[in-house]
Amino acid sequence: MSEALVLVSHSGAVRTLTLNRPQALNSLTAALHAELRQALDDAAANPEVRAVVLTGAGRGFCAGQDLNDPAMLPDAQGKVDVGAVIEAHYRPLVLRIQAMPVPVIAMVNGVAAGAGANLALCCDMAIAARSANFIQAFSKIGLIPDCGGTWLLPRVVGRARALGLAMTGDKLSAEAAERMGMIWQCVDDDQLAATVQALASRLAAMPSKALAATRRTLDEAAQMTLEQALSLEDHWQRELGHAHDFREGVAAFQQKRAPQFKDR
Ligand code: T3D
Repeated sequence: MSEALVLVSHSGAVRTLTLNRPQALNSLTAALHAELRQALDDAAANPEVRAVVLTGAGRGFCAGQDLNDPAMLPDAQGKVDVGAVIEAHYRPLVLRIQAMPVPVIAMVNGVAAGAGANLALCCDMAIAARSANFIQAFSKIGLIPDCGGTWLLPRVVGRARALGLAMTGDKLSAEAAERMGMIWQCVDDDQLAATVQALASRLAAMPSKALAATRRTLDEAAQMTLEQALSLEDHWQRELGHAHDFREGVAAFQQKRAPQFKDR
């Protein structure tokens, strides 16, 4: 039997998904996309999973689209339907991550190129090893940033830096990525796993429903006027205020004990 393209492991309430094509720097084939979507669906459906970590096997995080995948083969007219690949795989992947009911952390263990770089940015927080780097490789093969890159990149680093990174396709070190606010943290390679596990465990003990609503409202508010954003806050605070976790958080504060959150 062939080895899984996504390895799934657990530690407490943290589920780790490891892209497993190290020989090709975990570049994304149609088969890997399918396993990743399934693994995300499974994590989303399991109430015992309260945080997800996404990482890569071997020396890379993810080198983006596998350029040797059969989907990349030209048709009889010599053309590749890149749009079809985006529609079938990248769009569902980004939307799946953005709709996860629990926080998703990218543990960037090595190079993150093309869609692999933007896959890391799609996650709620990215922590990278000091030896890792980020490459908006698209311009080098005549494409634009995808996997949410056109939306995410200018939002996280600003237009000037987004254009610079996307047009040059230059390698950005993890340290520089942290300095420009593209990722949450850059840590020494030997500290990566422990740092991510500690953060994921911390988030897993927090109110998942409120964290997922925080992601959603921050993204939605970015498209709104202040007045619209205030209405959105009103809507969500009302909904969360009726939920178990708010009552539990306040009770735990008043009783000076650790809260037991369970909403999702
Ligand atoms: O349909 C669509 O295309 C839509 C989607 C597009 C989204 C995209 O992601 S477009 C961008 C695709 N990705 C790239 O262009 C990156 C290509 N890779 C690289 O530029 C380099 O590999 C890296 C800078 C990422 C790392 O360089 P280095 O020197 O550390 O490693 P390497 O030797 O280039 O790669 C190691 C192996 O992985 C090598 O295989 P080999 O020769 O040992 O058998 C290489 O071919 C393979 N590999 C790396 N990236 C890809 C890949 N194989 C297939 N596809 C890849 N993207």
